[in-house]
Amino acid sequence: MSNLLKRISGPEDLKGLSMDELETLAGLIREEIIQTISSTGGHLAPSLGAVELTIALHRFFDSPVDKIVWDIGHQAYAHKILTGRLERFHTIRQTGGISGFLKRKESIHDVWEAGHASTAISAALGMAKARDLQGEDYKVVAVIGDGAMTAGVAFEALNNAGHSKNDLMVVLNDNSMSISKNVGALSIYLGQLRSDPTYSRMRNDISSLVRKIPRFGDAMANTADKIKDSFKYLVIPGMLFEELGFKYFGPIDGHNLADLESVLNSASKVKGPVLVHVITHKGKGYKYAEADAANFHGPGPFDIVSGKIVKKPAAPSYSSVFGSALVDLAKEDQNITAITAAMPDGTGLSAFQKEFPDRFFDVGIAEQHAVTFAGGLASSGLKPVVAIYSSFLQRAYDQVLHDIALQNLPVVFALDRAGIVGADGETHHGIYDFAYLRNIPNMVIMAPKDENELRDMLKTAVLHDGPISLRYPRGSSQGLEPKKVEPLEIGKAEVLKEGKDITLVAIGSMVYKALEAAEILKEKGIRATVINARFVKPLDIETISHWAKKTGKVLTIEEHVKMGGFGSAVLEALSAQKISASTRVLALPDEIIEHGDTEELLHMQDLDAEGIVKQAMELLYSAGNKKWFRGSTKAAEK
Ligand SMILES: Cc1ncc(C[n+]2csc(CCOP(=O)(O)OP(=O)(O)O)c2C)c(N)n1
Repeated sequence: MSNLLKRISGPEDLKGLSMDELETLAGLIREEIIQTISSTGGHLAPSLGAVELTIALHRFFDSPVDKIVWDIGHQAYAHKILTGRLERFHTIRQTGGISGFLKRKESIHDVWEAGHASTAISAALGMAKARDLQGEDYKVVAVIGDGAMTAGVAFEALNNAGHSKNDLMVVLNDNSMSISKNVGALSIYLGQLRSDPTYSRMRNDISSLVRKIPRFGDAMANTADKIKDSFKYLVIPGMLFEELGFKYFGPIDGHNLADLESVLNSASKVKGPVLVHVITHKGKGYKYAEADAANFHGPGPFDIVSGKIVKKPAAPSYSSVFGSALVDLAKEDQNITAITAAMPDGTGLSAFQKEFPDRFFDVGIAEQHAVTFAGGLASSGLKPVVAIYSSFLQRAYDQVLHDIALQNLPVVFALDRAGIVGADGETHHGIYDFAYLRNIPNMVIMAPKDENELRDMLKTAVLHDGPISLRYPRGSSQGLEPKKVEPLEIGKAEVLKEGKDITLVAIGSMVYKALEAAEILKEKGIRATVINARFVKPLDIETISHWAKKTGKVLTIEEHVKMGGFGSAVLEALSAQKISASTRVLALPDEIIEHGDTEELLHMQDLDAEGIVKQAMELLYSAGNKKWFRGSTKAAEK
């Protein structure tokens, strides 16, 4: 039996296994996931909860001909293991290794890519439509969590699918958790379905009773079915989904392989859209993850025996600095309110939630609603602070522009996880926010160089009468002694070092790296000016032009894509001022940056001290300053 897992090279190998073997297999998959994730970190609890569901889906359907669309993809480790990636599973989330989410180039069984929530039903409906238009014959299944179901886009898809009548199966993997406890009316409704067995019992009782009556039994059973139809409006589980045009199956135990198989069998015979409601236990099979699914949603490396998550001694995270700074400000200003879209812990807002429960709002995975809701609060005199990861705010571009900026409403946007985020990869890198915020009128854009500046910027933000944003990276802050919190002058940069040969203008996470680079340049006899820009908008063009004229060379540095970012803003401003200087923008290229170790990824893009030095030297060389290169021109030949 111990080789059972190794014998599975693809979903077809599941078909001949007995129920006992499948149960053993579920245990082996769990062991593999726990072992691996304890050393790599990753989405442990979501994947442990979906093991039997994954086995059942792959045994019943014929992937990749039948298409299984996983929402987000963070619960799909068993899917990876069962679709030929067992050997590479230990490389998950590491530089050059397999992704923590699904990737079409990684496997023919990954038919859809995500990372952001709630897209599965829309994508699956598109596939079902394409299948029907092309006259093909296969099944399409979307697997979506109860957390992901709270997003507007999931409702839009249900609305469209229920009306369209194409064959489509939605499996609702309900564990009552988002990352934290799921919130909202839908979550309460699902809770009632989970806990109320009345209808299923009654349905079975009525049918079996009347069928037992000789001669008239069948006819009466049909009448009873009709009675059930009208009665169901009062008691039928899943009525919400039925009214939206789906046939509802469930709720059923998502860890019982036989029940899963039987419900998939029944549901797949029904024409049109069906919804199978499956109840699972997040973290199933690992006691610490079952007991604390929120902390084990996506832990770093942990000790399997004690369940302790390995924490390197490090300075407080930017998220927690933000969270406690906001609590301090909220003590002085009762208009300050805080909003999260299903990430109270990740954004550092749980401290605020504890201290000011009435002024804290978790709106579910609903970034668009979060922003417009903040607009409503702001229009009525409150001061909302919306804390959302940079990559998730991409969803709410129109809300930021249309609902907040056009009305010049005082909403603070706190963008966490800005820059390269590492192991979560391309869906989660927060590298587009300067670009998508810069073109929005009235928007002020800031990025602190360290946690003290973050505190100052947050104070600046809550005092500002209009839309304003600050972005800060994932992970630890600089570990500085806190200093007195002071608001900053909006649009004013800070000159950290003066030198005559080149100007390094850096923003946010790149400021200390620019300072380090300036020290290395000094050893080569090159004197650099280092400017901490602080603001992308309004840009301190006065300070930047002054140093551009003085040094004749400007290197801008940011942890963001080149197009439309901070460097673009500097180039536009220098050009508008007709200042001719040799310029270079050091930023991320117009390419997909995959997952990996953050420092390694930044190094590959020259976004560290060594890379900044290299880029500065190249700029000096191409600007004709050859004196520093005698004897060693190699690095500068580009
Ligand atoms: C648009 C968006 N917002 C936030 C997140 C962060 N996030 C990842 S998983 C998750 C919870 C999902 O809950 P659910 O769909 O119930 O799946 P579970 O993890 O419980 O299996 C959240 C909020 C995201 N991936 N996408």
